[in-house]
Amino acid sequence: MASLTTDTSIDSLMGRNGLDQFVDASAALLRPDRIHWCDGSEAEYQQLVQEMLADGTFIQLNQETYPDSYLHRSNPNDVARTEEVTFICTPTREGAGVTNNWMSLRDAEDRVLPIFENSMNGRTMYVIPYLMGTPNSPFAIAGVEITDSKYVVANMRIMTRMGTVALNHIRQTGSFVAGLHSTADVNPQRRFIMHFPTENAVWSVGSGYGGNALLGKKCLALRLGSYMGKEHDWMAEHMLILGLEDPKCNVTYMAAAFPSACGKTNLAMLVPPEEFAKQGYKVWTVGDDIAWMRIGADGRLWAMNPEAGFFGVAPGTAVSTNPNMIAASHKNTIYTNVALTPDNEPWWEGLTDTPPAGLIDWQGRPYDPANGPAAHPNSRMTAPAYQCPGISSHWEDPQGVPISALIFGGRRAHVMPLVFQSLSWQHGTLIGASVGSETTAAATGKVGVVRHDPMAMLPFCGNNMGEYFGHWLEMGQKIPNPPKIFHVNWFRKDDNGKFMWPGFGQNMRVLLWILDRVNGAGAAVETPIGYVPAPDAINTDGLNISPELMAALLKVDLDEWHEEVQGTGEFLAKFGSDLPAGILAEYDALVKRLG
Ligand code: GTP
Ligand code: SPV
Ligand code: MN
Repeated sequence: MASLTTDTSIDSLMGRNGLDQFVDASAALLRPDRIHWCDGSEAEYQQLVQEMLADGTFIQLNQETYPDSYLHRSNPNDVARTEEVTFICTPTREGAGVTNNWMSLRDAEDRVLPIFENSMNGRTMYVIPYLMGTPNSPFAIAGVEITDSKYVVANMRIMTRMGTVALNHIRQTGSFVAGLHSTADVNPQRRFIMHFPTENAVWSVGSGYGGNALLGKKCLALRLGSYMGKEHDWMAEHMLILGLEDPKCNVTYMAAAFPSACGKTNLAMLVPPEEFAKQGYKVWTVGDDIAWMRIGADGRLWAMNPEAGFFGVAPGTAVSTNPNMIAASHKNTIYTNVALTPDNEPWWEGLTDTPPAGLIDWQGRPYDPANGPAAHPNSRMTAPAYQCPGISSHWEDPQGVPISALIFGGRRAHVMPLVFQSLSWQHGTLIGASVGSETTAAATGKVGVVRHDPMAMLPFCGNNMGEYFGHWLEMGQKIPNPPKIFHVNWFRKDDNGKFMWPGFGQNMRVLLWILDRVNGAGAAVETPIGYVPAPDAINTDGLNISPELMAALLKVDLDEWHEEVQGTGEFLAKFGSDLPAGILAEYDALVKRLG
């Protein structure tokens, strides 16, 4: 152990001495039997698939209906992100702020490196060079993930631009984010997801699942990304990106931040209901989870999707809710923790109305409702983005697409109207900072509890969140032509606990009001919380929604809002002196408007 913590090997493990030294130092720590440098080729992928079929990591799905698609069952203790063991290791505790777990670099070495030690005995160590962003983009960032998981390699090949293209980029630029990942013994007690924003490095151990293990996604693109963005005038956000095309073929781009499992993939892939499709409206998908945004030469905010695939929530996905995701995931797709039908097809709650007979649940047992759902609530599919029928022709543009609207949202049974617009960028920043949402199965812990999740970034902010708010305010001053800011809520419930709004494709009607507002039209009422659609401003033709129901969906109940802002105030107070004056001023103004 002593030799591992010498300054030189820590430097190398952080990637400070270049790629070859990073790989050597990793091998010295992990002691694998073999090292494999991933080239990202089809042949390499097929080889890995064969190995995973042989060792049971992959189960082959029906190759007629789901060609080149596989099912993976993860360890039942490893099915979601684990926020309680996710750390931001800035030089000082203040750097991580009050919303993040913090550990010093010294403690990280002492507590976490020993878990990595010798953990790849008997295994192959894979070296995955990858790019976040398209290879021809000036904004692409390279990473190298060391892993012992073939499943991770296979997912990274779908989610990123992996292999030779990335290696060439690294050899040319000399720079990369160093990511050390080992599943070790998949022990929740020995699981740590460590981020070193000042070092451009990530260490993840003890988990093979999703955002814990695919280091390009939440670790690099969001946690390190938000830190880099603050230093260099850009923004890394937990946002989908879509293009809304009108009958005149003008495309308006919007980006939306909803917390995990609150509807980003679904909104990004929206298929307009028949009556709007007939008129010529279309929605194009640019990204479904992450947006990197910069100020363009034209003074607008431009957003790009750094990913190459979708790691989408399975439950609730159906032809009736998200036909584009269903179509995108019928081939070359990895399913994780879904159920299996006797025809070797994947199944999950919501795919069809009733579970097929003879179903095997996500843990490989004959399905028995007494054991809970057939598919894990956070079961997922990993599918290449280009397979999405609605993928935008601009999704790989090196500069991204120009954004006209930013949308925040959450899963709120009460209080939050269907949609409202902020009075200004600064007010919009307060709205983002105040986002609350019911927790979901995307992270371990209790589900359905409302918690504050500013900008849907609570689990993904690599900065002191107070400084991150400050960065939002500063960006607003710097963008000559900033997007307008909105808040939506698809999840308001009536007294019987039923969703009041049909959601999914019908969310098109809300996007059209947002589009109108962006274009200086769209009837609105100014309320204390912002602009709310006028009673008939949202088109409900063909929907079974009475004017009373619409009024209830749009209602701003002052009693509920007094309680809401009190909760917001208590939350913001936690930031103490980290809270920017602009947020405080907006909060005070909101309280005053509410009377
Ligand atoms: P992450 O990948 O975890 O970041 O999730 P996400 O924000 O992309 O959420 P996703 O679109 O996968 O939706 C999560 C769950 O919410 C799924 O079960 C969806 O079926 C459901 N959902 C999405 N949109 C709507 C909607 O408009 N109304 C209702 N009622 N449910 C929705
Ligand atoms: C999320 O939880 O927001 C996800 C899934 O997108 S994961 O990749 O596991 O973070
Ligand atoms: Mn997400």
